[in-house]
Amino acid sequence: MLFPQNNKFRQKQELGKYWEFLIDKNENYKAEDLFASFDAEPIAVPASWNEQFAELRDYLGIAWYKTSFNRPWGFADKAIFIRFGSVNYLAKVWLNGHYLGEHEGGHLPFEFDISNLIKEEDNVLLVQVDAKLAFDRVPPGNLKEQILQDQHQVGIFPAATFDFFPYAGIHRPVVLYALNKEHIVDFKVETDIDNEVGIVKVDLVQSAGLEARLELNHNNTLYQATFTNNQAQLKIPNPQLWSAQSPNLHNLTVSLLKAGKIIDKYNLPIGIRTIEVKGDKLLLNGQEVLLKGFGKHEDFPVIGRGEMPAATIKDYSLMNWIGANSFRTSHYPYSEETLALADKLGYLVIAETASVGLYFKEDGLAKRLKLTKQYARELIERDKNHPSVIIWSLANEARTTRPGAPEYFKEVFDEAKSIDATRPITIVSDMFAAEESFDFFDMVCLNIYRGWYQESGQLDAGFEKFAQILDETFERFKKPIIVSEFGADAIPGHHSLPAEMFSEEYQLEFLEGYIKEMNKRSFVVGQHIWNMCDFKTAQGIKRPMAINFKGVFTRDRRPKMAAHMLKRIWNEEKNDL
Ligand code: GCB
Repeated sequence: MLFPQNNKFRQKQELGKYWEFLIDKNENYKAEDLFASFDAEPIAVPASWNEQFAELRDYLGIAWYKTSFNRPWGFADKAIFIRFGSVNYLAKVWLNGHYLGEHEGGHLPFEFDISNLIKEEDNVLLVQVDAKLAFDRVPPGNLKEQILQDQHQVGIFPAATFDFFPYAGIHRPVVLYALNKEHIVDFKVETDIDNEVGIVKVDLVQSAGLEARLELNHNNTLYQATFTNNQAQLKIPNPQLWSAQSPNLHNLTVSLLKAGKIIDKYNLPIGIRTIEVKGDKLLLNGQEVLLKGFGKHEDFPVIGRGEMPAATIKDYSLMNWIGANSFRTSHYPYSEETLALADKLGYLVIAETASVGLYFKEDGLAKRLKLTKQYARELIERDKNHPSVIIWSLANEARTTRPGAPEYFKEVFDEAKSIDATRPITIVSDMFAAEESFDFFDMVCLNIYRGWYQESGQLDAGFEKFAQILDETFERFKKPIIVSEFGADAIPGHHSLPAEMFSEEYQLEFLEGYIKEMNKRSFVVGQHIWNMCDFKTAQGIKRPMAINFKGVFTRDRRPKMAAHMLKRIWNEEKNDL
């Protein structure tokens, strides 16, 4: 799915910033009634409703959004689409009284063709957002008590199966865009390197069987090819490759031609690079790579999970300051703008689906499997052309030792591989050597908290267990390991000597000890600290102030002691402590 852009043949316009908003606690309203009158208050889009209104902090039900707009100048006689970047959780959409359709699952875009419905003036767009937590949704919520115990989530409110606040609303921009009736629908770029020649392969989807051309500019030379059966390939001698240190991007253009004249064009900055798992190593452009960075969240006061460009830039500038080269989009796909910046700034991204907190009991398993596959497919279709995305993560901490779980994940893995065979695919697990699914996944990602949730207060005992888990898991699978989470809560400003849990000293010593153990093992190819920043979560006895304090930065992005330690060691070449 292509991100809308402006050029001579394409126009876009964002629908924002203040929409009308109506809470529907008793589920009384019908779309047809709401077109006429709407007893509304203003709300900002994009942003979560839970942060904008104190009384709606915990509201996870139905709400309606409405806005009106005129057809933008120049859109007449075009193919016109309305595209939502992310609505959490389930969206139903109407335009001018016509039902357009629905989309289940936050964090991924969806769009509708409105060419035949849009009027010149006074278009009314109505969106119903359903944010309920339910056992057959992904991620699931409101489970029976017994299952909550299995998920280690007993007694938290709201009753999620995961450890972050289930923010709701229209979270990313809503964009109207117009194309010529005959246009480029999508294309997939795959790159390879063969004896110092960069190969750029493009598969095109277009709305008509027109002539199409591919162009790429490299070192002031223009490389060109014509598509045959919607496939084209370029060979670039000695290309400047894309990597985290040198994020070289090249301008690729796909054009559609009718009677020799261009009628559509899409420009995409691409990176030429390879990524592969070989033995116990992860290789980028054939070279070993070590991922240093974080699990993160899209989370900020006031805006919640809404897209905020300044916060995105702030996080990149802090990652640059600290010497990180990588992050995981835990526990859901991040905005498309964030990934475009990763391409440009040079970050290696593990892109994760929203399949978090999965369980394998109760009814609803078939629906959860359908959604898990849908999320994998939609994520790959959205992010396939980003050189920064080097690994797909299809789930976080599923209870995979349950009967049926490995089969479930085999199906999702096969589906993902059939769409993208160029990137390693994994899941993130806390089952270690018992995680049967690692037999077929390309690499191993482990979340480990020994010395925190177990061996609490005993760092040395925790380090010993950590080392043992790494060795046993490697012995079992012989695949490269990324420690995708390790961390300890530190309440900012709380100090203790000797180090005690929740102090900044304990967090620093914990992270330092873990990094020491990882640096002794060359099969550990990634160290992702949990978390880059403190973040909001559900209320419960484990989470004072409803905040997870494992950030090495505070929620408003101030460094804790550990951040300074990481800056020192991550900026030193070999990570020596
Ligand atoms: C985990 C989860 C993450 C939590 C973290 C914690 O294993 O993947 O979502 O926030 O532990 O802090 O407990």
